[in-house]
Amino acid sequence: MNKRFPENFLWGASSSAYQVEGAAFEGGKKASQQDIINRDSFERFGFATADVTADQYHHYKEDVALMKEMNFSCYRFSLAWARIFPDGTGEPNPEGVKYYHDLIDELKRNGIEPIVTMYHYDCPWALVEKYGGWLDRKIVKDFEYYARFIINEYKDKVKIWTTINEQSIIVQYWTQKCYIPEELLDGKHEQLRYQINHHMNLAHAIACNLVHEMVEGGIVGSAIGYSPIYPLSSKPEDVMAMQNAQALRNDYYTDIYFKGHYNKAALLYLQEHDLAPKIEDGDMELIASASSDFLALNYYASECARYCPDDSSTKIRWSGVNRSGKKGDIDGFETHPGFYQMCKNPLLDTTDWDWAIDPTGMEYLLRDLYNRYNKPLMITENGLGAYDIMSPDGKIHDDYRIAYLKSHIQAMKRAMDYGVEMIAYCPWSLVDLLSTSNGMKKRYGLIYIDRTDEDPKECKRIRKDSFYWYKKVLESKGEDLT
Ligand code: BGP
Repeated sequence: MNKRFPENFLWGASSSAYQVEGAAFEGGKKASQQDIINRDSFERFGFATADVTADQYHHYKEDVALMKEMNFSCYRFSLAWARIFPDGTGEPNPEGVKYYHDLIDELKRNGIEPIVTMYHYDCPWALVEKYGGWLDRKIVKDFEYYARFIINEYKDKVKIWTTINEQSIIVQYWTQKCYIPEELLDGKHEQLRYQINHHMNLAHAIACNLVHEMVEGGIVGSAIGYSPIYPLSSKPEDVMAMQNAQALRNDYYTDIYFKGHYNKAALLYLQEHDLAPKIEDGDMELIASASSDFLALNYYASECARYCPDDSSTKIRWSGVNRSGKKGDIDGFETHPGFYQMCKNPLLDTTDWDWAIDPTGMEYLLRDLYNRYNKPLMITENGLGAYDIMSPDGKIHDDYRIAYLKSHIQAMKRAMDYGVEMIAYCPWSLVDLLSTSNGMKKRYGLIYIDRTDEDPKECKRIRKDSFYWYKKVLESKGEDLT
């Protein structure tokens, strides 16, 4: 097999605005829904707020220098809508617009290609107050206004765009990714999960068309949270459940991007259970008019599904979360009676937060998606959430993270050797940052941020062992993984 990665393959790492920037209320920025959601997590679970996180806003030059030291050729990050338009729409905030120019210029000066995500969970709070944010289809127009502005502003410097981060995960874990008012959490409004996703599909289509119209040489696609799904056993009922789960959890999203319509089996299931989105005249034509140039994948873990009988005592339930960071504390599994039930894969070890560690899943999903859609792929997230401990020598010996990243890069390479076209590999994450559901204790970075949930301290950057390892990997253009 071919040993070399292609010359133009991009190596970097990933982050998102509200999880890395901090400066939540500085430089003219106003609140996003994540500032509000994370205040609540601070009160309920003691997790850090989004106020400071890794403070990249004040450390971006240092962070770019560290990227350069590791030989990065790309950096994937998102723009905070509420930094550009503090009220969601109307007048742009010059300081916010300038911040991203400065960051992008710093990257480009160092030979690092920006991969820019337009939206990563952080709807401006002003729009949530005005009409409920993504719950209301009015947001599609406001998103178009925002997307048109940023694309025009940065189009000469940014050629690779991703639209909305992880629509599938937003449906599964909606209260962590969108602000949902208490009164909608009585179990009677679950259809709104799919309605939000439909509004996002419209916004995604508009954004793809805008990039194609406005950015010379630009390419665009969605970044999706994607887990391949295995059947719990080779019993035909389990294999069928796996296919049902694949339709509702994965194909429902990717078919929109590449076939321009909803997966039929998934939509029929949703219609039968009053969960299907309301689709207006012209919506499907708009969706079909947009083409994605690639699919960006956030891959952490594979999943497992088993048969679930359709009896009246079992109710629909949604994905569980492990908030404690103790293995096995996951709060239940998604269940759709008569269709499938997600479950633990007894054959795989997990992280302390119950995410199955499975490099083979990476090869499986890349080969499967490439076979089905025949579009280039990129990894925009992949990583191991762990409790990193600073040793008495002041260093972070994260050999477990090196082992994780190494095995996943090898799996990606095997997929490439079998013909899969890959654009980039960006592990999550450059620095330790705010987890979406577990505060600052669950660390992912190649660079340690010296802070706790309670105390942001100075956010000092400390290179982990994985930093030095990744630097060597990139120096050798992926050949030396030792
Ligand atoms: C993805 C998100 C990221 C990131 C990552 C790790 O779903 O795109 O924003 O946070 O998962 O998840 P967590 O922070 O919950 O550990």
